[in-house]
Amino acid sequence: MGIAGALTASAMPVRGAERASDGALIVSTWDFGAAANEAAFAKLRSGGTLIDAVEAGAQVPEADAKNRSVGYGGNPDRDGHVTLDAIIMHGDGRVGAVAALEDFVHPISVARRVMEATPHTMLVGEGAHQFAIEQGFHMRNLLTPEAEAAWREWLKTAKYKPVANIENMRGNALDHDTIGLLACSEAGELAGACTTSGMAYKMRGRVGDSPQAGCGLFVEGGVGAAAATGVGEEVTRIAGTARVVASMRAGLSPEAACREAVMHIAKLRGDAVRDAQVGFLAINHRGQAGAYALQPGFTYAVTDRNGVTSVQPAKSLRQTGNAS
Ligand code: SD4
Repeated sequence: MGIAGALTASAMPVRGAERASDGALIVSTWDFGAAANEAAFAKLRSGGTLIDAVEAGAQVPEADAKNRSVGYGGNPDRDGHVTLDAIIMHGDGRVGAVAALEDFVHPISVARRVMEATPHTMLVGEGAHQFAIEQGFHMRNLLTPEAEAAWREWLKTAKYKPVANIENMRGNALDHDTIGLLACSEAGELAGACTTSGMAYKMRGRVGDSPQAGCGLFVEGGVGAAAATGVGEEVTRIAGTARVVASMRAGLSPEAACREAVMHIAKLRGDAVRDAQVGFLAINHRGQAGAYALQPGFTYAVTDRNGVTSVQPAKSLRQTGNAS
């Protein structure tokens, strides 16, 4: 589908009203994406490749202990283990991912190494851990005292109820930030990265949408790229980002493509997603960006070709949050 799809998509007009983000260079999920975009932008300006840039961007929240999170400081699973999922992908089909990885601050860099140094696209758990050690990554305890205290508090009730838009509420015990970061060069080259500690207090062994190509992230040269955030099970069910990119390939604008995927989840799941948040972010090969979410409150950061970053609210299916 790649080349034929790309040619078709290039020849088609991109429909739909875009936000004022045309010409975007880097986009990422949530308010905290702004700092990641800036790191990615700096990497590009210093001569880095697009893959270097999305990796550098993803590393920012990974290393941020206050970000409960992605990487270091992340909320653990219900047994107290911080387990990380990450993926990196280029529009030419290169992709690497890790899932349920413990003890390393930068799963995105281990994912990149999977892409570059193995014949595989994903390593998980113990095998991913062993690979990271062999590749020279240093182990570190990722469970900070703050995250441990919050987990012990949670154990008192042990109620698993993901909270919508928790990503933008710093310091909340149920915070489960995921960053999805997409970049489109002036020549239309595309790459993306997605990294997360997943849903706070998930079951041991649970892997969400984020590290799965076509779920948490998908990038297709000549068409576009998409990232997802929110309740991963709802995204995985519909291969969410593969769907968003397919819609862009068929001619929809990034925002319309994200909206279509959200509508599909709402139709498919009905009441089951009444309280859930899912957000999609997309960029096409012309650098037009857009987003759409189930609930209000999803934001995304856009950095233009001059390095100017702004945070924008995504439109949503529901106008007032049903989520608690
Ligand atoms: C997951 N989609 O593991 C991720 C969580 C997330 O912001 O996006 N949090 O289900």
